[in-house]
Amino acid sequence: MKKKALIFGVTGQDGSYLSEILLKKGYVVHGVKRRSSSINTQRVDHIYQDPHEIKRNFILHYGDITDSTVVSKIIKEISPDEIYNLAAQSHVAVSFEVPEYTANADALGALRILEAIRFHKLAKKTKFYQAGTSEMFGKIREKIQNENTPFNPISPYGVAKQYAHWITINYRKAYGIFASNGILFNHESPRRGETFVTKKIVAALCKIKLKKQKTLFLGNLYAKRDWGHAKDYCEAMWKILQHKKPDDFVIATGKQYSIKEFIEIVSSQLNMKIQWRGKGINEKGYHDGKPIIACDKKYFRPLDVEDLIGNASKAAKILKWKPKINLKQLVKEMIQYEMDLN
Ligand code: NAP
Ligand code: G4F
Repeated sequence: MKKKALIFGVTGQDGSYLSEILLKKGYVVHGVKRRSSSINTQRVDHIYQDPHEIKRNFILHYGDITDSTVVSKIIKEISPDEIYNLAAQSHVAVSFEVPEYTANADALGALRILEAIRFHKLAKKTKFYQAGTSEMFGKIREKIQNENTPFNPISPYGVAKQYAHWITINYRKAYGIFASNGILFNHESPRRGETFVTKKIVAALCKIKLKKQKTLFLGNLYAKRDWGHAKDYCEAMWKILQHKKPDDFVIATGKQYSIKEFIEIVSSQLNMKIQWRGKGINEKGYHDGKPIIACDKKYFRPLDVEDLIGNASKAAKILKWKPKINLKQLVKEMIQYEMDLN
């Protein structure tokens, strides 16, 4: 019998890579997608439309993580071996604009799934993965963050994800559910949503190179992130659920770059030399004497996480997980994708 996996958030960046990984491993993959007025399945259409066997193993269901009835019904009907909760309002800046919805989806969403596992007596059968985030470290309390670093979230998104993290541990301890948290640092890919900073920078600089755009407007250029490739991180999610016991794992590269350094890596791969002039909101990046990068107040957050870098040595030791794709390779792949679109 093939193993059955259920992915909430299947249409997202990670949902699409995880589906590919699980199908390759021989799973039947069920995914939950939301009804939308425009098509929202682009990231998984290549799987869904594949004429070969893979298609019969990839089944999509309509549902919403804020709807307990449908979450419960889908889990009962499928009775999956593994559930991956990737569904979330995942944009930190947007969480300041829609804090209540973010809490409903990102915090209570995890609870709804865990309750359904418990209620339908699947505690002994169904393993649960919660998509936790380095954003929970917030205003950091340790220079390099690991599983023992105290959380200190500073966004509605980070606070909501912290609830999901703790309720996962609570259901593990109270009901013996195999429920694990990944604490994943930023991970990117050509499939990254257009409004996240890496995708926004790569897409805009490619267009500027091709003379299809004049200026890229950004917010905080000095925040530092630990960026990996989504494909590597989705493999880690699967490994977390294959471990002999439920546990929590930091997944990160251990390397850190500022937004400005990221811009310089992209521009150097595009052979575009950037010179920086000005300070604060007036800082600009010039290429061939023209200002191609500028700051705009609207891209600054009420509070911003300034400094993230993870230590994934627990995952390396216990799960034998290590990132395979470095930042320069990731950028190369993202540039290639954007250039092919233009
Ligand atoms: P993403 O591209 O924004 O995907 C989020 C997914 O959740 C999409 O499929 C989205 O559906 C779905 N979703 C949103 N609200 C929903 C709702 N109410 N009901 C059902 N589905 C809903 O995010 P990602 O980058 O793949 O990240 C996956 C998960 O990991 C998220 O939980 C995110 O918070 C977390 N995470 C991400 C990172 C990262 O750097 N990428 C790091 C740490 C943790 P639509 O396609 O219809 O919008
Ligand atoms: O790309 P970002 O929006 O990612 P952020 O806020 O770190 O969140 C991502 O990673 C988290 C893991 O730590 C995930 F949990 C979360 O779901 C999401 O995937 O912004 C990165 C940094 C921030 O400091 C932001 O202020 O880039 C800065 N930034 C500067 N200008 C910008 C912009 N971010 C965006 N999105 N757009 C800008 O114009």
